[in-house]
Amino acid sequence: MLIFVVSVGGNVRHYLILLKLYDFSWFGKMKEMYEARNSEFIYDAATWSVTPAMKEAYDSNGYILVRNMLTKAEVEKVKRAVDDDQGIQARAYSRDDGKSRRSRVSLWNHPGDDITGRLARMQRVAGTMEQLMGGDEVYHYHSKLMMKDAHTGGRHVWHQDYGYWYNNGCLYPDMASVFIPVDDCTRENSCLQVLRGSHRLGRIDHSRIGEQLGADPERVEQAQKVLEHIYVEMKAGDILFFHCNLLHTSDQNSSDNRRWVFIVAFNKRSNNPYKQHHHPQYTPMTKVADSALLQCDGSEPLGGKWFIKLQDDISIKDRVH
Ligand SMILES: O=C(O)CCC(=O)C(=O)O
Repeated sequence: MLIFVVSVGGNVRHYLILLKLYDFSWFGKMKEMYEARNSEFIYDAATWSVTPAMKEAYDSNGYILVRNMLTKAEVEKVKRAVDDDQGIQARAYSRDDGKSRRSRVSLWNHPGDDITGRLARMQRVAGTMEQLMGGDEVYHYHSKLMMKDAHTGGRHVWHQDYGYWYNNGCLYPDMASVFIPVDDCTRENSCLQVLRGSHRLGRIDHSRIGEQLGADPERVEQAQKVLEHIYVEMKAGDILFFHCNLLHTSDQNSSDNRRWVFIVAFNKRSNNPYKQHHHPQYTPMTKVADSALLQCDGSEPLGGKWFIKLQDDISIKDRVH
C-alpha cells in the first residue's frame, strides 16, 4: 500500500490519497513482452534455465540472444586461448568471399577438453541449446573460430546453415548454432545480421557464390520485404543461439577492429546423418559444469579435436547442389 499526501493550491487543503498497489506484476509482464518481442534475455547465474518464454521466442523468431552469459574472467580466458598463435589459430585456413576479401577459419569436429571444448560442452552453452531445440539429446557437430581481421575480413552471403548441412545427409533441420563473440561485434566490424523468423520459410535452395553457398537471391529478396532485418550487435560475453534455417549474413570487416567469434554447431542424436561426410556421425557428448571453463589453465592439449584441413572442407569445394 502506498500513501501520498498531495498539497493543492500551495498550502491549505491537503488530501490523503491511498493507493492500493498490491500488484506490481505489470512490470514483470512488460519485461517479458520486451524479451519475447526482441528475443533478448539477460543472464542471471542464480536463476538460469530455459523458460517457456525463451522457448517461445526461439520458436517464433529463430534465435535468442542472451546478454552477459560469460563473465569477464571467462571471456579473458577464451581470448588468451585463441590469441596463442601456436594453438587453434595455427590450424586456420582462409575462405574467399567472392569479393576479393578472405576470412580465416579454424574448424574442428570434436570438442576436446581444452578451453574451447569446455566452452562448447558447458551446461550454459550445450544445455541451453539442447533445451531450446526441444530437449532431445544433442551432440557436437563441429566448432569453428571465425576470424575476420581488420580491413581484410570477408563477408558471408545470406545463407541458412541447413543449406549446407542438408547436403551432409542430415534429414531434418534439427540442428542449431551457438554464436559466441570473442570480440565485441558491431555494425562497423561486421556483426551477424539475421532475418527474424526466416527459419519458418523452410530450407531454401543454395548455390555457389565464391567459396560459399548462398541462399537463392530471389527468395532472399522477397523474404527481406516481409521479415525484419536485425543487426545483432553483441559484446564479448553475450551469446546468440540460432536455428539452422535462420537466414543470416555478415558484411566485410572494413573497420580498424578485428571481429573473431566462436560458432558451435549441434545436431540431434535422432538426426544422425545417413551418410559419412566431413562432420561426425552421432558421438556422445559429455556436458561439463559451468565452472569447468575457469578451471582450465590453458595447458590442456588440443588432441582429439579432429581439425579440418582446407582440402577436407568439402563445403567450399566445387560441387553440384
Ligand atoms: O562469422 C560470421 O559472421 C558468419 C559465419 C557464418 O554464418 C557461418 O559460418 O555459417
